[in-house]
Amino acid sequence: MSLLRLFSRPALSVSSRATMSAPRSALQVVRHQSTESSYTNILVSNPRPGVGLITLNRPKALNALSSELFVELNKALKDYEDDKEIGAIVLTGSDKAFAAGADIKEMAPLTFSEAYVNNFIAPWSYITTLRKPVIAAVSGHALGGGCELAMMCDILYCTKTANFGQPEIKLGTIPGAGGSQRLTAALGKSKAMELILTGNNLSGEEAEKHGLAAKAFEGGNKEVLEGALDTAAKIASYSRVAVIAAKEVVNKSQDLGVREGVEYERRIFHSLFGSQDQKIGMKAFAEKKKPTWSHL
Ligand code: DAK
Repeated sequence: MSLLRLFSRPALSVSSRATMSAPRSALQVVRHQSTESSYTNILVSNPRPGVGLITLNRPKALNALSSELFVELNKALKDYEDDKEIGAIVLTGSDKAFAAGADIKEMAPLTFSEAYVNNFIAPWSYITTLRKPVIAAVSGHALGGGCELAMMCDILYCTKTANFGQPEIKLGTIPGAGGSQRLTAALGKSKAMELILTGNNLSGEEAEKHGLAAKAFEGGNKEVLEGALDTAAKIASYSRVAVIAAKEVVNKSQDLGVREGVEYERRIFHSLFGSQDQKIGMKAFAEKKKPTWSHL
């Protein structure tokens, strides 16, 4: 299938989404979904109330990120973004690989004209435009584009043995989806430069130590996924208005200086006095009750 056709492919349905019933083990849900999903490269499910789970599912290629996978991933992300029942999204892979990078076999024969005219991998950054928080749960390899995809998420959780890296230098190229920028922002110039110029890897344990990951878990994908789902469920239990505003102001800190960022935060803070949920939240506190959010 040509890249051009992939980008114009009709939307796939997410009709297989599990219902939002009592919490279940994430792995149970993933198994349940695998028989029903109309996607071929990902699995989608709702393992916790308010939480959308997307599992990259190309096990034979270590979840290499093909164009077709990205069409499906972006469709699933958009469906969760549009779904009023969903408050947070978790993106994960398998024990062995979150994603071993862009699909090298798909990329290898590309000419400049094909890449340029068809806007090869342009859809990669769609995930960064979402307003709902996305948590990456990384186990195994997160290399090249896999590392970049994980870093595009709002919170990164990993296993202690996860394997992060930007090995593009070994392929005669460089990171192409923000790796040089986001890795440098997370690790500092010297460490990021060392990793990108040598193609060396960083363990999950080191990723946590250097601030690339918020938390590194003992165990495998099951454990890191449970941690990510717990956090996602907690976020989804809050006012959507406040969550979106909080994500927006934190992200602004990446683009603005401290003074402008603080002013920006204050404007958004002021505007939240216009939301119903600010009234609901503060009234509930004063009355020692649990707030029931309107999400308005
Ligand atoms: N692409 C395609 N297939 C891959 C793959 C990849 N990135 N990684 C692994 N596979 C396939 C292998 O070819 C193998 O397939 P078969 O031979 O069985 O058919 C299967 O997955 C299992 O892999 P291995 O046999 O190699 O498994 P090992 O456990 O021995 O090794 C490994 C695991 C992760 C160390 C190794 O597979 C590996 O080094 N993989 C490549 C890692 C890599 O170099 N990743 C960076 C790719 S470059 C852009 C945005 C982003 C990018 C580019 C442009 N724009 C917006 C323009 C991103 C570029 C990249 O990510």
